[in-house]
Amino acid sequence: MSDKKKVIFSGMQPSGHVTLGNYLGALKNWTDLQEDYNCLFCVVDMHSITVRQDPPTLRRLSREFLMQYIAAGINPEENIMYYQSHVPEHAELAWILNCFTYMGELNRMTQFKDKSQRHAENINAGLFTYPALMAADILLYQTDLVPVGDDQKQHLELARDIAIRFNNAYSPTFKVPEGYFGKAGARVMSLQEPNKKMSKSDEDENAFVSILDSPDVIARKFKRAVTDSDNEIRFSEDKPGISNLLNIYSAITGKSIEESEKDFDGKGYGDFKMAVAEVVIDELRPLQDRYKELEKDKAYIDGIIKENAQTASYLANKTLSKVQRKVGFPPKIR
Ligand code: ATP
Ligand code: LTN
Repeated sequence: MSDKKKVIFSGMQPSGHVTLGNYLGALKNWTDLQEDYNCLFCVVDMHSITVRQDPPTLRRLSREFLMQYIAAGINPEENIMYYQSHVPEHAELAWILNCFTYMGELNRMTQFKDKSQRHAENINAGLFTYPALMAADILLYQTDLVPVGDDQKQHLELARDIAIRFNNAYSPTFKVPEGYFGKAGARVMSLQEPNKKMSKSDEDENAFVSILDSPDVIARKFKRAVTDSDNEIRFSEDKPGISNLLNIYSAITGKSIEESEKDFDGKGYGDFKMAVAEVVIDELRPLQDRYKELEKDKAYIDGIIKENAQTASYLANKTLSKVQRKVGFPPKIR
């Protein structure tokens, strides 16, 4: 890692398949930013268990996530990619930050409210203190920039508040991070309920496109996407389904929304949906080809898992040991 470059940290929960929302809101921006920053891209498996997971599935998905990061174009030689659970410093700092986070702050988090509704049978303390662990992820590495989708703004704001609070209570310890939100694609909506964000843990498989879905499946999901009945391809708040498809098209092609609307002047919804499906399929094809190659190379992936966790742990310790000293933990005797 070069000392001169600024630091990026971001992560995804391996709690389903990487969706087009995750890709356009986060992963694609990671690949665009990687050259100019020292980057850490984490598979946040500890965050995933705030909701019940099937253990073998979690293990499999975690590995698939790392492979999808690489397939999407993230260079594992230049960036640090690892599992959160392999770097215990995350949990250690999270405990300390829990003691600098107020119940009132956690109570306001919309993700907590959403997930408590969706998992009413299991509203556990981890789900509630989730943002303190996320703050630990970010603050451990003196992160400058956090590229995430719009839905994470509130969590990021809290991480900043916790950093400022800690710095004021002791002395400057944490870098106060900034968010990075792409212009298009920061909020991809469900294809079935376009007023809801596309989520990888949605029960309805037609609501999301997974980046490893085959071309046929992608085409079918777009064909079934919920729209409206007036047959006008226009971006507007009262047309959430069509606006979402325009947003996806614009995020992939790099065209503005106005240019995208023009591309479909006089066309019907059927043609429009197929055109959006086509740009998505073309965008994902090289990623899917690389993924198939990576699947064959177990030793290579194992090497990345091992080495990157060691590097992350080394870096994390620099911050963690300062924090432990400042809060008054006795020094270790070696
Ligand atoms: P879950 O359904 O398990 O809560 P999720 O699909 O919301 O998961 P996360 O792992 O929580 O995904 O998020 C990974 C990254 O993808 C984050 O940066 C998040 O902001 C971004 N992201 C998630 N959903 C979307 C979306 N619909 N549009 C744009 N970005 C998104
Ligand atoms: N909370 C995020 C995932 C996440 C994350 C992070 C993102 C956990 N730790 C640190 C960026 C930085 C989510 O639910 N999308």
